[in-house]
Amino acid sequence: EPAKPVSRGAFIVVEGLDRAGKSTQVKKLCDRLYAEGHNVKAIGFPDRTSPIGKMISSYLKSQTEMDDHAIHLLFTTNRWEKAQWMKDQIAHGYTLICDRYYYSGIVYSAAKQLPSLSLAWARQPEVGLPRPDRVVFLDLDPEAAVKRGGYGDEKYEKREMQERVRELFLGLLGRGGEESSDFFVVDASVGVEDVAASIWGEVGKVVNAVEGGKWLELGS
Ligand code: Z5A
Ligand code: MG
Repeated sequence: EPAKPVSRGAFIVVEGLDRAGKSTQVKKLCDRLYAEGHNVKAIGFPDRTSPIGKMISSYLKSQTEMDDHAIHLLFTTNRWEKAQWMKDQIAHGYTLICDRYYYSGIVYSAAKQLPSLSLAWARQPEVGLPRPDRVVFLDLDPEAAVKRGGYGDEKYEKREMQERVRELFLGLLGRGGEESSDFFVVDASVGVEDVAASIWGEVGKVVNAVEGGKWLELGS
């Protein structure tokens, strides 16, 4: 008797501003999925471990300067260098929970407001990367984010930048946004457990649907 084909895993992205609680919630979501018997792996961008990731990290810490277009393409390349691995994991039945993805890539670069770096320009090199089944957007206004201990000293951790990033994120997920149907918005201003419960209410359903073979194709 032939072995039952493995159904693919789900691809879930967690997005949001600085301090919104992405890393906290990615960990909790992975733990919950694992406890409930799912095959799950966490991943995040920027992945600072690769040679390109190290260049990005150095830029974010202001240890090296780089042209804005060049750093944008490095962030993108940092995703492309993981793309085949991600597809393989998903095909083998692992659900991937991803801490930031190309949505961050697009909005942080566009928030620099350079005439030669539009949202459309920023989006182009991201086209073709694996498309998530759902993007959880942790919504927190920059004022509340500051109260969580203030920003650190990395490149984009400034109030005005965070305000523009939020506006651009809201544009992506708002009506008319190209990927607006990917998003599930969660109020991230409440306690950690309440945020986790809202996320679970959506992601639990998506993962079960995908593993049940209901959504066969992973888009791009
Ligand atoms: N960037 C880019 O430009 N282009 C790209 O393509 C990508 C990224 C992928 C580094 O990202 C920078 O790279 C980032 C975007 C840009 N620049 N900025 N800004 P990163 O992901 O490596 O670093 P980060 O965004 O600065 O992550 P973060 O500060 O680690 O935020 P977080 O993961 O969302 O939050 P957290 O670590 O889970 O929680 C932050 C604190 O709040 C912590 O003390 C928690 O205990 C607390 N917390 C968490 N949840 C709660 C609740 N619910 N209530 C109260 N307190 C909470
Ligand atoms: Mg984080």
